Amino acid sequence: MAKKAESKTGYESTTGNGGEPHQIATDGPRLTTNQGTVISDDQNTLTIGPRGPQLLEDHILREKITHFDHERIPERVVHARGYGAHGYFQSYKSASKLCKAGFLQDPEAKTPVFCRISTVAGSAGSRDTARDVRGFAVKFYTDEGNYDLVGNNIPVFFIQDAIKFPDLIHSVKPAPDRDFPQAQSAHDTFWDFVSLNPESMHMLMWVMSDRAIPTSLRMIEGFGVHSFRMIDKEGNSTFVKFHWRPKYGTFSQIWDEAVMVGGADPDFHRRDMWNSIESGDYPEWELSVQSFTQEQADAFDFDHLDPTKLIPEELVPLTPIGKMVLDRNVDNFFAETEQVAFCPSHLVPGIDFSNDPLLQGRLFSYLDTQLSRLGSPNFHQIPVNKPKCPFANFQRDGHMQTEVPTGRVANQPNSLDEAGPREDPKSGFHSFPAEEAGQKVRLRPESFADHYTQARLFWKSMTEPEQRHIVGGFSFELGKCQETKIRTRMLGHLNNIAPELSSQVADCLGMKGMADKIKPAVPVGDPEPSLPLSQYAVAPKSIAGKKIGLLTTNGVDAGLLGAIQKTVQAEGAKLEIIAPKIGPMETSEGQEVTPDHFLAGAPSPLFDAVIIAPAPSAVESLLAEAAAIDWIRTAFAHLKAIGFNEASSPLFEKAAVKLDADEGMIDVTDASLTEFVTQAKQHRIWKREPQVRSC
Ligand code: HDE
Repeated sequence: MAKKAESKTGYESTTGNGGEPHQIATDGPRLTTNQGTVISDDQNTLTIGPRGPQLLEDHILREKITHFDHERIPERVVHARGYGAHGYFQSYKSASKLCKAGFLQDPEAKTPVFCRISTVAGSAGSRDTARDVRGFAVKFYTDEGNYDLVGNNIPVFFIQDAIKFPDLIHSVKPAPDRDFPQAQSAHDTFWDFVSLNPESMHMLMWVMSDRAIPTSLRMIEGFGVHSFRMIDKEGNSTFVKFHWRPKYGTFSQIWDEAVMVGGADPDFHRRDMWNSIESGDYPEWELSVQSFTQEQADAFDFDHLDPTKLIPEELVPLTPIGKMVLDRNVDNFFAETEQVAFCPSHLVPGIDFSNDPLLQGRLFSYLDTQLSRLGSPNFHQIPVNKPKCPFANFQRDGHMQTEVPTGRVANQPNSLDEAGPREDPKSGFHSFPAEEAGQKVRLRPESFADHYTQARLFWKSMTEPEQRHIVGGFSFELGKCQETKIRTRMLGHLNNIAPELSSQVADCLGMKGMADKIKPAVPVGDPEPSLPLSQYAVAPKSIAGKKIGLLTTNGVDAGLLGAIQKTVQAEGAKLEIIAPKIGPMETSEGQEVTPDHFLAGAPSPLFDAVIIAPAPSAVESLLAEAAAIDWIRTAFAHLKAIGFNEASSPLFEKAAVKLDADEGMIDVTDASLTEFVTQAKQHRIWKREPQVRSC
């Protein structure tokens, strides 16, 4: 006999034979099989006698286990780990001078979007903070069909021709014999491949820079990479490059910090994105285009069809056209984020491709990959992929057809289904009638031959700390290569980009004077720096959207806590309280405070700036916690603004961090919270860096 234990709305909780809990429906929904048969017991398999063999006829067990056995689908071959959210896109004003696409006309209209941001190399379970490119894919559900803008957070790519893509990806993925390393480019096969492909040099500069270790997905840029065409109502075409700029600015971690965060919270980026949306702090980006004519393009000293080149903003400035706000988390990760299918070939009238060979190759690859990943040409029927405008044609059948098309006609032209869908030459999609002629050849254009000038442009545009980090990135990655010949080859390429870059990396590797001589195919230019390529030269001086960690204890000074809470909130940042234990604690005035984290689970790398303000009575016990001492040490090493109270000074002493080390160290008890905020707005105390790391 089942014993009643507790009653809830719609359910009765009971214990059955053997004491297992059951939740029995009363007036709520019934648990059923996938065929709708109500299940009486979902806890016990059908057996002969309570301790006897199980029966194959247990259709309830078999249905449940069979479904489970098939719950996984192939993960994306690249960009397997990603995180998505819903939102909307809104134009600032009509873009009709440039583009006739309906979703770019009406500033009052909100076009629903789904955005997925991903790492490239790692598998679906890899950590968020790997050094990697971030995919930045947006599906616009427009009234004229779905438009997918499938970009990255870096404006150029490794290769110039899609035929090299499988080799590039095989080289960065774990080696096929040993299946490691996971989610890392720091290994021989990758550096062997790229060092034999000088066209990768510009992209490598970006990937070894801070861009590849973002602080937050809300703080990355997005780029369409290739040139596209925009077409106006008269049929005129203008080339465009797409740019997404984050509302909060573009910020990054320090490599050592990214490594620690990866261990402390492998889901750091997705958790941050989810929490921001749940708290109403919606991630937001501005969409801009660089638009240019064929005549302008002819005057560039690079080929805009070459995806390893960007167009400096000094040459073609950005025109903002609208904003994207992500304001709704998914209801189900698999159904939406995993099954969303982006294809650069999903276009709407008004937007068209260019002849960028990498883009042309992608147009084939994505549709093909969705067929193998999602298993059916009907993937457009999955809710997240389904257009929100009407769609109708005579395509039929296929695996997992979920629609029920009616009528006897599945062809056109026809005269039998007079109400059926028909072509519309007026509003339908027209490809831009570009003139094309030439021989069939397998030949790279000569205009794609300069592999170093823009890599040098990037290097010259960086601030000093950014340059240091690039040196650190190359040194770390090449240091992980076992083959000396790969390192000397790469030093040769770096020498062509900037001799001082090569010699600094060589110094870090202990390989001075060992660079190979590599002759560039064409002379390398010496461009003027382009400021917007640097993150920190143009970074907003703000802590909005960032996380401030307060390490404190039971008995925390109530006045100080209140002041910190108020200040942080006024700056649009988020305060997270870390205490030795997670249970509620009391302030000096007896108010209850529940910490957000316990110390061992929340090291300081998780926060953008930190304050250490324990109650005097708790300092003794904190001194015995390595995690508390490390908290201070790592915050200092990661160049953070550090606030402290008087009581914390023994902790700093034990961490060997001087309270007057630099202007980033602020006593927050003497009304210097404003100073703390000013320092935190620098993002890092850059001048501290040479004292704490050499490479
Ligand atoms: Fe992709 N890429 N890619 N890629 N890519 C895929 O499609 C491919 C490239 C990008 O969140 C795959 O659905 C080729 C550049 C993003 O679901 C696949 C080439 C850029 C995503 C594929 C490239 C991208 C993908 C794997 C060289 C930036 C994730 C799963 C010609 C402009 C989309 C999938 C998401 C995903 C092929 C190069 C961006 C295999 C052949 C350049 C953001 O089809």
